[in-house]
Amino acid sequence: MNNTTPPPNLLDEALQRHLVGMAPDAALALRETINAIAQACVRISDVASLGVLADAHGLAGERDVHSEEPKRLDVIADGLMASSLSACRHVAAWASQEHEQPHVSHAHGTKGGHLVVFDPLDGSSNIEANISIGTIFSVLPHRYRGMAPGAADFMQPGHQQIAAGYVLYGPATLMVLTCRRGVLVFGLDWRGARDTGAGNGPGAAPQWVLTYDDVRIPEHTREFAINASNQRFWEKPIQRYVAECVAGDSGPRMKDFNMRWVASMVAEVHRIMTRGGVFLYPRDTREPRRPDRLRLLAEAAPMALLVEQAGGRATNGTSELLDLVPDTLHQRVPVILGSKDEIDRIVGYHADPSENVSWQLFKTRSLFVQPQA
Ligand code: FDP
Repeated sequence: MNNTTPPPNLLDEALQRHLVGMAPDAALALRETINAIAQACVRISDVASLGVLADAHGLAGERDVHSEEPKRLDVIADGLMASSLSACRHVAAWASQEHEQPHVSHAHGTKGGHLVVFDPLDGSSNIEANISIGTIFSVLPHRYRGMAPGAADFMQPGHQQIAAGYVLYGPATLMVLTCRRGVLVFGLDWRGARDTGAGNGPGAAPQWVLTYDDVRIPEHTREFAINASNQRFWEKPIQRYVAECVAGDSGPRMKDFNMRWVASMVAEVHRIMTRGGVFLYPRDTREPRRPDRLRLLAEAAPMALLVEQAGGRATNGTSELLDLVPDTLHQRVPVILGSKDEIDRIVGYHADPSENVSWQLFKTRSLFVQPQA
């Protein structure tokens, strides 16, 4: 190949094939938005892989919208996503987990047809430990073209998502994507590439190469993931489910289970995509003012769409995650997702009238403190 021929964009070629049959304008817009996200994630992957060498470890030194101190890599990833999305003509606005309000695109705010929500760096407690981390993203329609979107425009249930995905920065960097036509996996191929688009070298850009085009989550599993240190704060249906798994062969399930907890949702979901399993971050009463941990728009909804598109199920225990309409940009929800048979069982436990789902909320650590007799 001579120097004047631009290299092929393998991601875009795969998306063109994948989106055949979609209205051409809609398909082109979606391809360009996904390419913008993917390009940002190449740069995040580059910085994450260098870690301390790129001065990307440690705290950023300022408090974020959740009054938590973000890591340097959270801030770097957030900036890289923002700069890539601002250049995409189809993105009217984006909402990052790191910012209180959405950001309207200066150039494309009234014209773009997409809203993007993202968690720039999921699993950030794992950064310095060199354990897998990721970026989660969701593409929603901007329904009122001609007007600059505000926070209210993002208050859409997960089943409205046009596309969703995550990029996992692990031993390999992978993008797992759904455009509501099943789930695709792309591997990031750096071989021969030195230029990440940041002008740091002469080589060709790395390529996203399609490695799987129809991910299916096995319906049966013997593996679950939960932060068991919170056990005493869980509601009864979760207590029952986990106790039965732990009882194994000698309990009502009559089979042994295995437990995992990486503390990176992207890594847990990817394991489930690969071999099945259940991921639970249920409601708990540790901090009564904040009974739920994961964010609906930036984490739960995109993961739910991916899991459902791969044949799994995603719920908060009583409702499908994709049916929940957010009240606020940073609303948190219980998340229970994975292999369908197990999620059906957990939903059944929540529906069981003998399991009072809210019993713990009325105990002493709650907002709803019962008056003393
Ligand atoms: P993190 O805050 O480190 O970004 O998004 C929240 C999340 O990670 C998930 O990725 C992860 O599953 C969970 O929090 C870990 O929670 P614990 O600290 O309770 O283990």
